[in-house]
Amino acid sequence: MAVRDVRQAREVRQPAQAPSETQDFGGLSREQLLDLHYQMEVLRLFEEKAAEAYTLGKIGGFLHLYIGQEASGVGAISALAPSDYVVSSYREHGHAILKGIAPREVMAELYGKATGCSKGRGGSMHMYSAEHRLIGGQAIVGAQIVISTGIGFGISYQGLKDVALTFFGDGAVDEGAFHEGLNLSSVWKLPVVFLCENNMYSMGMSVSKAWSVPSLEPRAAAYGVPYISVDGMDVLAMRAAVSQAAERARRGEGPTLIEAHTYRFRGHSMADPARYRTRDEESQWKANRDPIVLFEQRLREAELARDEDFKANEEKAAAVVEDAARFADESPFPTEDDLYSDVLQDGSGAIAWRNKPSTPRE
Ligand SMILES: Cc1ncc(C[n+]2csc(CCOP(=O)(O)OP(=O)(O)O)c2C)c(N)n1
Ligand SMILES: [Mg+2]
Repeated sequence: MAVRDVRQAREVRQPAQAPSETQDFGGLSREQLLDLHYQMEVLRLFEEKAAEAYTLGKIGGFLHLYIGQEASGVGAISALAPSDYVVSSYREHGHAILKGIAPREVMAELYGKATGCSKGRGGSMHMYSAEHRLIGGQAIVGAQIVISTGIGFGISYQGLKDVALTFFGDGAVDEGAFHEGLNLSSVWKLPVVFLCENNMYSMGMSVSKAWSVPSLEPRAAAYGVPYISVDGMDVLAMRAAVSQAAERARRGEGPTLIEAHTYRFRGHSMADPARYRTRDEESQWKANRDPIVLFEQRLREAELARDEDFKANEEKAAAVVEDAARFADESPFPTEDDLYSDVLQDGSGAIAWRNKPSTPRE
């Protein structure tokens, strides 16, 4: 039997090689297509606004932007029902908005304000809303993979038809959690969609240096999980891939692993000067593979939309983002009294340490 040495193909993938798998418009109407464009604009402008607020000192701690990866989030979440679950990483602001949390509440959370979706106590990496079925915002790389496996178990145990979709990066697949989550959900045929956003870097570590094989396909095969490789810069291809995986999950056939090839246009976080990649590589991606520009080109060529339509979407999105920033600016910070609320479920006296006087410093 001929064994193919997958290592032979270990070269760094160039932007031009990224495949586009969807040739049609997925049966969507012009309005639905323009709505996908609008959603990507909201995410892009929201993150640009957040970066500005961070520079002005309005946002503290870390801030990981999703700029460049919008097609992945918009395409994926547009394929889900509102009752489906999403579990994400610290790069989740856009996912929170796409799950229906108001941009105002997401921005206020970034500012640490009491009106934020996690009451200002989670911040950038810990967006959460049980109501909208966004189960984080997880700062621990790979944690979302096993959390979504647990949610999948809950869904399956209760005989429900929901799906849990989890977003994680190329760095997370080298964690034990990835292997545990994939294996167990395959054994129990859990309704989980594993979506790896391969943006080619895990902080400063390039996939070409970190992975012994250049694709996740063999890792999926190791656990008997179907694998889909998709152009993460193509919003419709993303939607099609996640639809296929979610339908399989809903039929009770188990999980799918999707590898979305994408690129983050900014550094890992606001503090990253990105010395591990060339300016030339960055500018090639920005010039040739911007997911919003690519989608506009496609709609324009098919004569489904014109520049005025895109402009109108951009203006509408800009107004939503401005409103979110104003709301965050004007909202109050949590008070000291809030410090112990929601810490433990039973707060009726169980928190003995609350009133314990702190040891004075020498
Ligand atoms: C278990 C764990 N190890 C290390 C870190 C530090 N860390 C934070 S983000 C990150 C990189 C993850 O990269 P990737 O999974 O590719 O996601 P991306 O940032 O590219 O979206 C690392 C190593 C962490 N948060 N958790
Ligand atoms: Mg990455």
